[in-house]
Amino acid sequence: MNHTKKSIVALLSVFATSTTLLATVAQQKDFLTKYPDAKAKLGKCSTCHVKAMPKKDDSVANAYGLDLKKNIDKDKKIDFAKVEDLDSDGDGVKNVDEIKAGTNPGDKASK
Ligand SMILES: [Ca+2]
Repeated sequence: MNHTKKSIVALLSVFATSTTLLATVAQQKDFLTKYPDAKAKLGKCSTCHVKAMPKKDDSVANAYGLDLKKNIDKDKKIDFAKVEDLDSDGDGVKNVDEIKAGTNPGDKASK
């Protein structure tokens, strides 16, 4: 493992352990595994959080994030399918349709 890779792994470890209340890197990866076409527009913190770069004490979930929180199992795996038919942000567009369109399912202004 070269120096750059070691640095990245160390950085990710710090991030993962210091942000226990946030979606873990694994959960974000799970989202992108479930919705690979959403990566360009929704592969980021603000898909589920109010802040674009949330800190541990400032990690308020948006409406979509709150609905996802209701569907996390003991291994912190999220059942994304269970909230697909919801309209978390109340803008009249179902979550799954927003994800397919690349709009934010947790931001009423994005539809
Ligand atoms: Ca919506």
